[in-house]
Amino acid sequence: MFSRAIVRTPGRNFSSGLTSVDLKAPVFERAVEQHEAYCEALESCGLDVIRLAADEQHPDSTFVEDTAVLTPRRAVITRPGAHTRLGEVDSIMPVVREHYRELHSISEPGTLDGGDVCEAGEHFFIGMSQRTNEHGANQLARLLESFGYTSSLIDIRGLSNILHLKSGLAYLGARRLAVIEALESHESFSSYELIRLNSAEEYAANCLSLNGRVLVAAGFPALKQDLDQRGYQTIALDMSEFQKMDGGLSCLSLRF
Ligand code: CIR
Repeated sequence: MFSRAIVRTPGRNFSSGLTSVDLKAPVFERAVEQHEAYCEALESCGLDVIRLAADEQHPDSTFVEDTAVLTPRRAVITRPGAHTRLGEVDSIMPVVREHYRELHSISEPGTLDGGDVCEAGEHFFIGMSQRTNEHGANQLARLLESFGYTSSLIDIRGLSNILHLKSGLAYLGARRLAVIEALESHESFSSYELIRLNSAEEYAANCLSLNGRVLVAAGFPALKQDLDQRGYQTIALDMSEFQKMDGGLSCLSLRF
């Protein structure tokens, strides 16, 4: 169960952030509205939402997920792989420290984005990506082991269609994973029940299971229908402005 989430309102320079997708520039006002609806959805799932003010120094800072890995036992402050995002951790650290007695961190030469870390109960999948290097992934694996968790590394460096592991993977509880085609035959997922995304709906793989409900991106009917039929209570949210900046539902919060 999650009881809290940390979020950060998009800044006015949100459209100056990093993106690899060829969509139009996001509209700031619309992003703020979508962010507000996202916060309300978190609250409707029973989470207290800790809202941080916009950080105009860092246009990608609304994607707070990349700055920390928060587990039920301990917290790890990351070292984001994009140099324009490295400074984002400075303002997250004191917020996380208010809620955890012990803070760990990823250190140089390691880089790690929280978007590459998928918690599946006591096990964690750690993606090695354009943002998370081998040092960072191994450092996190060792830290998780010292907290009593297991982990496996998933190399996604050869996949051009996803930025982070969680762009193509979500854990839905009860050993179920939502997964894109390029990841579905990975041996680490062989003992899980897979909910496969069709190729037109890959963006929707980044869904968010929270206290018995699942937040899904609006406009991806096949996944929504699949989840509804399996008995999940889904909440569809318009994510258009975040999608333009390579962001999804999980990126917008740190849940714990
Ligand atoms: C970036 O490229 O870093 C941001 N524009 C998007 C980050 C998305 N974060 C995530 O998937 N966890």
